[in-house]
Amino acid sequence: MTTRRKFLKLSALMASLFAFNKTKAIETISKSNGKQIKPVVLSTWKHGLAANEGAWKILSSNGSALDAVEKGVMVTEDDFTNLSVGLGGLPDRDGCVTLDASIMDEKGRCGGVAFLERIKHPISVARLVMEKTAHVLLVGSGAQKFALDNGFKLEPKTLSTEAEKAYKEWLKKSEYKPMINIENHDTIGMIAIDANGNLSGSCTTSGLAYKIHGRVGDSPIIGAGMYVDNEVGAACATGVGETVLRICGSHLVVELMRQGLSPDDACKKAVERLISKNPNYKEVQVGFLALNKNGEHGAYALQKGFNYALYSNEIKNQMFDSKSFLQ
Ligand code: SD4
Repeated sequence: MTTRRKFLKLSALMASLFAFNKTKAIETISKSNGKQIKPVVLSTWKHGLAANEGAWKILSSNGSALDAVEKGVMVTEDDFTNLSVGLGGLPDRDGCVTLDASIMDEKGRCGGVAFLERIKHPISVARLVMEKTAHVLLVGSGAQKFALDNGFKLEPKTLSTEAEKAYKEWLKKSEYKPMINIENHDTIGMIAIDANGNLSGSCTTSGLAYKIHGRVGDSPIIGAGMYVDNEVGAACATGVGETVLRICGSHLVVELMRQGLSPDDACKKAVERLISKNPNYKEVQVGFLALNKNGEHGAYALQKGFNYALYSNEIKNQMFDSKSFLQ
């Protein structure tokens, strides 16, 4: 076969695959009689309530999902008493707070920062990486320099009172055990659909407490901690990042929705995949949130205890308990 004929055959195959995927996305919408529920925002854990309020201000005044997911999680990053997001977070085993964040919009644009120190709003740095650079991910001192070059302020290297207390206690044994579901606050992942039906997502965290200095989790990795495909849906993850990284968790949830699964079923299937790839699954927690193009949402976790906050025109910011694999 000539190279040209091979090329034409491949192009035809790609075109039919694309058409198939589009049909699937449209089928998902038609299950709810083509009526989109919008705007909607959902985010992980109880701190999601305050974050959703920030996001809803934007969504309810016809703002973009992108602005909403950035401004929403900034509320959590601003809270110095939060032990798992922002500069008040629990440190790594060397006593340093290192932050991970990512953001993605309806055009498939995305940005992230990882292992970032002394910057208050990693999510906004991630957005700048997306909008102002040719890159997707900046890390460590390079990410910090980029932030400072773009007007961010270097914050003092101090632990919050609570974090310092907890760290000193931890140092007594220096035993590493990822602890999830403690006091119901953890990474914040947020996904939203705006009044125009566009989707975006964000994720920001101080990562696992007492991790090895330099460790990066799933949250800043596009497709792991968060993913958006405006034709299909959006997803985000919380929990032990290593287990989510092994299955590109959020991307998997979105691809399962593309195949026609409901957001709930897509999250459940992703948890089942995660179980099959992580023999230690009983010792860790992971939770997924998903939102499809129709504004329908879903959630599923490995262990019980995962909850999320949802804000829509009908449900004015309420907490919901996720179903889970283990009871
Ligand atoms: C991480 N996924 O760094 C984050 C931590 C987290 O709920 O989500 N905790 O692995």
